[in-house]
Amino acid sequence: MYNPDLPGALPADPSRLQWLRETLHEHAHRYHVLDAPTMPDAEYDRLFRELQAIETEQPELLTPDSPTQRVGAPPLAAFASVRHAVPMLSIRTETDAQASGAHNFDARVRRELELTDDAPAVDYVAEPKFDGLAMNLRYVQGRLVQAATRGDGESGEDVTQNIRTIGQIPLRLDTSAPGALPAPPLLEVRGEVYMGRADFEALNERQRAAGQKTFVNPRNAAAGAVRQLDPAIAAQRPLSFYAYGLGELTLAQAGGPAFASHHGLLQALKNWGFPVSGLVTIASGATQLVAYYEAIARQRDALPFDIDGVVYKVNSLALQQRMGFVTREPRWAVAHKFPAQEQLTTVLSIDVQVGRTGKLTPVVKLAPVFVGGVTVTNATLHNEDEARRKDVRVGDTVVVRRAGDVIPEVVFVLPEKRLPDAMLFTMPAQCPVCGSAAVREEGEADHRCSGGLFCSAQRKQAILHFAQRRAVEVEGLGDKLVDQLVDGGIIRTLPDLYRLGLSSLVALDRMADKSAQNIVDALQQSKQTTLPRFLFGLGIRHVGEATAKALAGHFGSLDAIMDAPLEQLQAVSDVGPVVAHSLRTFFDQPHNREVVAQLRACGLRWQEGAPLARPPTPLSGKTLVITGTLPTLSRDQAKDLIEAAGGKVAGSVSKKTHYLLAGAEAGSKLDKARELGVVVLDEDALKELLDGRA
Ligand code: 5U1
Repeated sequence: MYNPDLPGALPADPSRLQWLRETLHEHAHRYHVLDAPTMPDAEYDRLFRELQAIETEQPELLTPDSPTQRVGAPPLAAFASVRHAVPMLSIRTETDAQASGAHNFDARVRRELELTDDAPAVDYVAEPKFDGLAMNLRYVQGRLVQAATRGDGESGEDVTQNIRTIGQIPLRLDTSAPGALPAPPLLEVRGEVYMGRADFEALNERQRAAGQKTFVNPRNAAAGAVRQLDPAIAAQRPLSFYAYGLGELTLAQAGGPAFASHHGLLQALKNWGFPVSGLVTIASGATQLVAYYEAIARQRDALPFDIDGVVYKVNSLALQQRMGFVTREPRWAVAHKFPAQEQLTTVLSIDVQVGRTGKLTPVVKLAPVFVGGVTVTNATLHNEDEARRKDVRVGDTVVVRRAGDVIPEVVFVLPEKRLPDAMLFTMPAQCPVCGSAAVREEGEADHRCSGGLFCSAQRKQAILHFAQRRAVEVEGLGDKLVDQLVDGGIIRTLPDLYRLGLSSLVALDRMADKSAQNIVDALQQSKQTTLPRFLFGLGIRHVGEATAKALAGHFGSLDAIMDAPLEQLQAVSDVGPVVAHSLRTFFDQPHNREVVAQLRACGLRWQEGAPLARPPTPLSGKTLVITGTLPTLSRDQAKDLIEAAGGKVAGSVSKKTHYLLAGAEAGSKLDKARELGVVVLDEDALKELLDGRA
């Protein structure tokens, strides 16, 4: 069993050497064959490098069966084995996550090519390193005849049936595009099969709903789908593909190569219909490699799929040939890794936090760990069921994952590291903040504090919600300040905020005169707001921004909303029975009406009017889905524009979708839209629609 605390030893210690080999063998098998890893990749890499270092220092200890001598693990018996015509190489990894990582590679290339200092910069192709499974696609006379996993690099598994279900992979080469080359008699295309983040979340949601096992990360979900014995099940798993290289190639006529550069090869693949990432670029010399690394690292969280670094390749195929290979790795390529997105750490405590609506959330306090580029100290478990399923206990060693801008999560516990007296976590019967009963209603997954605004935690969250950027926006009013104001009994309710004087603010801990004045100014500024912002800020359950906008547009005034009976509320496009009921319950409580009256008395203002018989807006009644990275608009901006034009933004493509707004790196949503005949817009086309030009 894996035990990261086993004592390390000097390189020659035979027990350490044996332990490293056995541990790496076991985890390579779990990773490549069982799709059930129990060790974070970064930890595996660390042990692998330790073993490599021992073997480099003492080559007499090297054995042919050492994990360093293999690329992966043998294929499962259930799939037919395929011997690769051209071995599927691995790629040298540069783990130095600084700019020096790119400089090291460029310096090595220049040395191996014997370039003098004054020789021009080497041209590279820089690509994202997709976190999926490497795949070899074999085309005979332009038709897909076989798809095989990498396996151990020499032989993989025949997964053709499953790969055929991926819409992005051409079953036949498209030779009709301008500039497309004729189909070679034999062509092997290499690339990565992966699962987009949104597809992964949706799949896990479906698995949960069906009471089936969920996947720990998109890579595992993709691996599980590719190696699914039943292609019908594989077909339901949304996979995507990016091409990045070649295996075997036979050209029709003898003579020179069809492409002179790696970039030319990628263009040819694109012309034949393979997806090639829009993030691929040519970079000249180390400086441009560093700029690429930094640019992609900045975009990493916002990309619709996981990447674990970037890849640099010498662009000229002639130079690649000159450089050749060392053992199983090309000398002309390197993977420059980003900080790992999964790491091991220990659980210090499990606290229970109280949210704005009283929801109790177990929060795992962790020994600080650097993961996904930030230091993580907390991870949430959504509710009691998740806490039970993951069975996280104080003192446990856990794998923590932080990918994209999602909240860090505990992926799994290492049971073999559990202390014998570790106690099962249970949700408390009382709210940990106010002591009111914690209730789990029938059919609900969440426990809630029943204290309402009696509970100071709920009051704090309600104030922060009201003051946030997308509500009335009180700049500078953060959680530390609200903690002090509520805990010190200075404010209890939202209107109290607007009664705050400069003197009570400057009396607070670490509050300079200037900062206190800024808060007073920000409060003053926030008084001029809009009806949707104010309504959203009230924090009524189920009333998000879009619903608040729809209500404001429909009724025109707050009083009309406050007094509307259920059936009138349900006449609003975004409002169903649950939302209508929630609105009625909120406005039927005299203390909530009192809060609204007091806020008005404090000077909060917005424009109101009778609901206008407005001319139809360009997107009224239309449902749009956004995917990929847009050239100039953020997702929030695009959503705002669409909603302002009367449209609705949905999360997934269905028959009810009118338009798909697609940017770079659009994944399976684009396939689905094409499959269903949904109109696909780019950013310019959206703007034309909004301007009434289309
Ligand atoms: N983008 C990209 N990923 N990736 C992985 N290119 C690429 N090339 C690879 C691998 C293993 O290998 C070749 C350099 C042989």
